[in-house]
Amino acid sequence: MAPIEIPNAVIDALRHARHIAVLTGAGVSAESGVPTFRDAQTGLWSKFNPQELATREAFARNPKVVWEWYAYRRARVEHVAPNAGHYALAEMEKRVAQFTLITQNIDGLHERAGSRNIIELHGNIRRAKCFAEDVPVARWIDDGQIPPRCPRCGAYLRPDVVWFGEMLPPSALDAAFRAAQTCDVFFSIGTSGVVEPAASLPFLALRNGAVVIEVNPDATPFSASATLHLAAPSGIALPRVVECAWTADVRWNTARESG
Ligand code: BJW
Repeated sequence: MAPIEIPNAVIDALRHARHIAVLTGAGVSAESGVPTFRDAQTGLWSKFNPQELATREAFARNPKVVWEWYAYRRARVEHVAPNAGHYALAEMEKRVAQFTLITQNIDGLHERAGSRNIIELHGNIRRAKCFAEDVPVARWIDDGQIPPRCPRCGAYLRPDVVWFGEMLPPSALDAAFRAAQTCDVFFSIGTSGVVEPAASLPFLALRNGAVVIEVNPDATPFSASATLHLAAPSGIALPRVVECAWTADVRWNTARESG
């Protein structure tokens, strides 16, 4: 792979940014072994039909199959670890006054890598909520019933994720739009940019004057508009971004202080 070149103007923008906002998608977790959705060979939607698994109607038709599919994915996520891309974002957060990490991922890997200001747009696979009343449920009794029942009303529990046709959590969506409108630099990382409303965020940031950097080995509908497209896996590109923008500076400062 060709060395990753980051133009000086982008390094400057990162160093002087007061607010960096980041949108991540499934690609950022691919190097941890979590499958993406739309990659042709390995993506979940190449094997499973989203209409049969990731909609309210699908759950109503076949709650056991849907619950078990998510239980399988939950178990898989628990056995993987964050990768260098997740850690680089946690590192970036320490180096800027305001940092907003907007993720479409439900795997919790950003938190495990140490990121703090996280907006989860599509929920989290570790949580469940009541299918009837939409109320989050912290604990449930695992008495062998699949799906388990809501301890309050006895309806089915479902994973606390956002399925197609469902509204995103309004406060998360508001915060994400605000971050895209007010940041100086915006990253779009590991997302195909086809699922709305998340797909609009990089365009919104661009319209509001941000420098927008896309990290994705493949081109997306946003690539041609990006200030910079880094065509590399995020586990390689993001540590390089942090190194170019900040680490060199830190080494230089240390050398100066001790010299
Ligand atoms: C790497 C890499 C490496 C690989 N490094 N990169 C306007 C127009 C048209 C349609 C709509 C619209 N507004 C709403 C809709 C309907 C719908 C939608 O967008 N449909 C489109 C698909 C056409 N949106 C919704 O229904 C949303 N709700 C909503 O808007 O409510 C109001 C409303 C409803 C209906 C009509 C109008 C308004 C809800 C969306 C919920 C999405 N849910 C899912 C499932 C979550 C639970 C689960 O996990 O099972 O969320 S679907 C799936 O897609 C998941 C993801 O978060 C989401 C985005 O996918 P992502 O992350 O981009 O993954 P991939 O696989 O697509 O891409 C991975 C990328 O990584 C690739 O580009 C690779 O190249 C790259 N990559 N390795 C960096 N190492």
